[in-house]
Amino acid sequence: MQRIQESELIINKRGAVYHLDLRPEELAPTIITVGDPGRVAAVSKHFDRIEHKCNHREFISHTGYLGKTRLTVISTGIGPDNIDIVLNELDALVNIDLETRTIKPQLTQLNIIRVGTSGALQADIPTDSFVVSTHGLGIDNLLNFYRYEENEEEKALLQSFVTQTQLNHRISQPYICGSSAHLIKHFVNNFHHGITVTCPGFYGPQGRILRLGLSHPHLIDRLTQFTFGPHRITNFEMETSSIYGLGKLLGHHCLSISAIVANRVNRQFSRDGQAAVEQLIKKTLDTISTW
Ligand code: R1P
Ligand code: URA
Repeated sequence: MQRIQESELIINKRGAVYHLDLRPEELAPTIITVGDPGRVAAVSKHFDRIEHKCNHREFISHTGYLGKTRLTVISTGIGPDNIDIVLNELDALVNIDLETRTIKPQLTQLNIIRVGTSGALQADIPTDSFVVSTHGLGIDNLLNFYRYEENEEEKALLQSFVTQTQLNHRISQPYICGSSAHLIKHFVNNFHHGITVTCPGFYGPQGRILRLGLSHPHLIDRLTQFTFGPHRITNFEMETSSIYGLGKLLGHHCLSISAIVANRVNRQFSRDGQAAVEQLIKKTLDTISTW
């Protein structure tokens, strides 16, 4: 069995993976990821018991119990580059023997659920509502660094996306990945469902103009107008596609749920985004504790 070298998988003196500073026994099989490190405590305050807390860079994690369900909540910070670190290190904790540095013969599958915020791209998806991402459509490029191939229907959807949005190849070679059927079936009532576009930034890459001109000024209109059969784009943010893509390649169950804090069509911003996020956290934990 091939040994993974010290330079490729960094393990610290505590025997923990480098960026997350977590050891295998400190991680639960169901994981909630949040962008904001401050949101970790907002989730774990609902736990019945917290057994481990860790804090390294933007990666804060709390592991504990909600009833009989063992859960970890971890912050990823903002963006797909951090998702590359978080997904690879979470997977290493369960699928690589950190002592022998070899891949374990049996795959362990994690449930990974993002509870984040997002901007809506449809007029009928109001601020403070919730969106479950049926697919992540990435214009963030992360998955292009891995061997990954969409199925025929996904390839057709992407081709149509490039044609309809007129997305220049210098901006991105888009990719798409579906959510976990195993998880999404629990999140149906009171959630909008649709394709989420993941962007590599908040301003230019999401069509926001402050002082700089945009290379693709019609991006928002084109995303809003995109259709492919029954599919439409509901929202955009900065992590979903890379979680879905890497999660699928690594064999995990992934779902992304967002509180809509901005509506980019109606040009509205939530009056109390914090309250919407708190409500989404409660709904998500209620669902997890009863599935
Ligand atoms: C941008 O403000 C951040 O908010 C969204 C985006 O994906 C990005 O990370 O999610 P979080 O609120 O979970 O961070
Ligand atoms: N997060 C984003 O990435 N975009 C928004 O518009 C709101 C939250």
